Amino acid sequence: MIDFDKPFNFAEHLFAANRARADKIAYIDDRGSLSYGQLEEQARCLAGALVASGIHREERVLLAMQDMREWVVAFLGSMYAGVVPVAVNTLLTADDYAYMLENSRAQAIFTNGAMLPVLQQAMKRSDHEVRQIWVAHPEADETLPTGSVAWNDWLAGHAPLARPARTMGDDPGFWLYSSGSTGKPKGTVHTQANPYWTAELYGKAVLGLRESDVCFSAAKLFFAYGLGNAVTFPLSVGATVVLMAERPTPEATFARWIQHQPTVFFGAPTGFAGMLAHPALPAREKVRLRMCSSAGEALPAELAQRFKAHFDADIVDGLGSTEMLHIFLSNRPDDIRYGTTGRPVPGYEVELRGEDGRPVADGEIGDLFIKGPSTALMYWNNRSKSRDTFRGEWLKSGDKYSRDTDGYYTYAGRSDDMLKVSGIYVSPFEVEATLMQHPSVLEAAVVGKMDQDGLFKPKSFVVCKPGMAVSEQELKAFVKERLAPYKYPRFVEFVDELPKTATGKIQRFRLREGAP
Ligand code: 3SK
Repeated sequence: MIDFDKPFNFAEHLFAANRARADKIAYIDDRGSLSYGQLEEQARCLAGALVASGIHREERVLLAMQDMREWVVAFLGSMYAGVVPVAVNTLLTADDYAYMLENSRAQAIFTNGAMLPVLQQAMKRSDHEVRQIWVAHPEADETLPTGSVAWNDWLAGHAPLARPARTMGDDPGFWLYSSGSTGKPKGTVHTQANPYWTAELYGKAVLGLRESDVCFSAAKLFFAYGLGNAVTFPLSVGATVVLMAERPTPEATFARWIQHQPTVFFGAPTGFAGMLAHPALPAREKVRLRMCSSAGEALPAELAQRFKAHFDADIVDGLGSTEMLHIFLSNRPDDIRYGTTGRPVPGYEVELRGEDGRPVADGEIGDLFIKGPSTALMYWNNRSKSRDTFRGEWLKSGDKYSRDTDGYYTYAGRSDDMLKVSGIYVSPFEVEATLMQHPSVLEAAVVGKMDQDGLFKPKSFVVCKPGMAVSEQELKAFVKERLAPYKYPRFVEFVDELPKTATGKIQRFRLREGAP
């Protein structure tokens, strides 16, 4: 058992746990592999280089990089030095990154060649000055701009940092950004100890991950889900991880299943549905999956049953959040009730509360609250949203659930207007505001619509200006050009007016019920 009254550094905790398997492969990515020994050596060199570059403990560094070995080296190397990596979504726009640079006041950026142009634009638009950019795998003909250095040139010549920073378990360890229905993304501050707790309580105790496992996550490393799946859980048991930079399309996923034979695959319902419908779905004998995990949106029972019938592997569905860092409500590999999200993960407490704040009876729908050791400290620089979400020992998740008399929980929707699309939060307000920038659009409202697989996708109701018209395709393309691509409305319905309250507020519940 760890004594958290003494210094605790999560990166050192992982390195120490794996010193006896220095030659074992920790990571395989699109370019090659990295052993456990090399991972520790490179991360400690990066920590040494950060210190030599004048980056201090608790200062932030932006980690905007596609999934590759360098991502993990940058993340763990920063934590080793007590520097705080801010891991961000790689699908965002220059404006999003400009905001994140200003909000986090990141002193430096870790990125890769393919992402450099959007980050350069972000730096031009941001008031905050970054001191250095370190670029992994610059594009072949890329001349690096002033202030940026190629990863290998920078690391070469820096000795490994001799000792980890003497951080405490409660020190800021890293940040992730969490989206809300209104306002900008919130910098969610996690401690050095939080990933330890998720790995112990979920990765080991519930999923039962083993040293012999090969883990592959469709969810990228910048998501809390992907970070646990492909860094903190497998490295806590000495497993091997497959990383892939490209989008997790069915083809790309199948190629890794066949080439690297993962034993545990982590996905989201939309991805499982896409794979099952794909003509190149591999036969059961071609893969070595022993278990899959699903999160991000509720997993329809029928989808999981079809997957099990084809691969003879269960999908373990769970619910987590960026604020809790990983899954706190889950089925168990040996106790699965498809169509439910299972029971609380031991070590976490879950309560369903009614509007009066009291626990609701079994069978009734209530707001989900969670208590557990991996809760984030706060949203950076946002006291009002922190107060609303972090309530003493409890955290308000924003989800509605019911519990049956056997103690299994079933998803009943969101408490706010947020949509979850392929496991990623999308604010309807942001999509509506973008639609309304189109010269033909007078008003727009966005809600979730269930597709044929039982999964929610954004649907927009659009009122055109008098005498103006626009096609569905044009509107979809218009949003795709301006926002991260997953946010565009998959369905567009043109209506004469939107249902509104007497005070002019859009009645989204009526649109969700199908009324124009
Ligand atoms: O979407 C989820 O259920 C989830 C799971 C693990 C970590 C983070 C999240 C948001």
